[in-house]
Amino acid sequence: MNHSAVISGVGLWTPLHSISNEELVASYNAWAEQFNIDHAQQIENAEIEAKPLSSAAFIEKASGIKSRYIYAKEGALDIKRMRPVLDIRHDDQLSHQAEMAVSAARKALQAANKAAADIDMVIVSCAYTQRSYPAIAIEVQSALGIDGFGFDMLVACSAATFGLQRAVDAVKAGTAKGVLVINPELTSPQVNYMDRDSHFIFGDVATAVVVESSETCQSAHSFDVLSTKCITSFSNNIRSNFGYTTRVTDEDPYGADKLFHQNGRKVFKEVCPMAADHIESHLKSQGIQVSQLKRWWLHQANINMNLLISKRLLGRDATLEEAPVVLDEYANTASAGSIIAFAKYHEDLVVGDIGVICSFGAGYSIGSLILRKR
Ligand code: CO8
Repeated sequence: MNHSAVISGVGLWTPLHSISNEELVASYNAWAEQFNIDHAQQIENAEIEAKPLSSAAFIEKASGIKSRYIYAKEGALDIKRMRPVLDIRHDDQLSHQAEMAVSAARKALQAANKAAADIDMVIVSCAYTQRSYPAIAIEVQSALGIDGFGFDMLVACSAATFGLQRAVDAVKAGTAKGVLVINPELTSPQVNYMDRDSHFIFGDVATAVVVESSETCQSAHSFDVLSTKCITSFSNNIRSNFGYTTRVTDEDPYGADKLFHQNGRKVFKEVCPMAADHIESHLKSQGIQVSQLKRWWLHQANINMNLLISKRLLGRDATLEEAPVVLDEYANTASAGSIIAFAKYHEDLVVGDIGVICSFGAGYSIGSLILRKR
């Protein structure tokens, strides 16, 4: 009992395919123009609204996103389909999501200098899982040859930080010796590529983190977890109504409300102050000043959100060195965003440097971990 928990390794798996804003907008606009031709009479009769065109310049200015990775590119830009094509994996094959998870987990294990035998708990935490059961985490556990147990967690954009809190608590309590927290964010099946307000937001990726006791840590780059804090506050402003009851409610399983949709302006306005207050109060509870933070590994939803949050706390814009940005290349990868930033930008910190991982998103859910370089 009463062990101290450390983050000893992080892994990032990036899909092979990407889609630039220009490619995405060309596809959407071609689809919208065709829609407007096909529905000209109804549009003229004011029965339906014409589809507005999208713009690559708008997307970059409003969000900071220039491109996104996609697990399967085929179909996503085809105006007759507007959704990716995934090959069917049979029950005896590794699922797509488990494959992404295993790739990231292997990298995290290598970074932590650990083997499967050092892990006894696997948490797959992300915005969606491909199926309800058996848990993706148990499939990953089996693929990696890990003894112990695994389970899935869904907390939308805060799934990684909430999963890490579970891992830290388990290591501290002695109920696990080594935990893999994996975020296989296969978002593209839930993106509405026919909605100009949201077609550009999400990308696919997988991240993984090893949490263990400081007593067993053998990593070149490890961090003491000084504290974790998670909060939720119900909001309908970010929603997906996809679910297993659709079969019996006789709703259209492809309906727009079954995909990701949001009131982006409200989210922006409400979540930024919540996230800033969360970080400030979490640091204060540990006797740490905002000015002591060497790095902010923030959720990657929108560059303007991150600038607003850091400005509220610092009184100025954070530099890219202080608050690294990955969403220009990766877009919003749901829970993985802050972990991608951590994976790419942690090795330069020196012993004693303090940083914060913070996520915020649907729920609303906000989670943070205060880390100190060992
Ligand atoms: N091209 C051109 N114009 C556009 C486009 C486009 N693609 N999209 C919108 N516009 C138009 C709008 O229609 C609007 O026109 P008008 O003024 O005539 O109404 C105008 O541009 C301005 O629109 P907005 O005010 O909406 O634009 P903003 O500057 O606010 O930017 C954003 C829109 C980028 C969506 C911004 O509001 C934002 O980032 N908000 C926060 C979003 C956010 O962080 N959401 C979190 C979601 S992620 C999450 O919680 C996880 C969910 C689970 C994962 C899901 C995976 C699929």
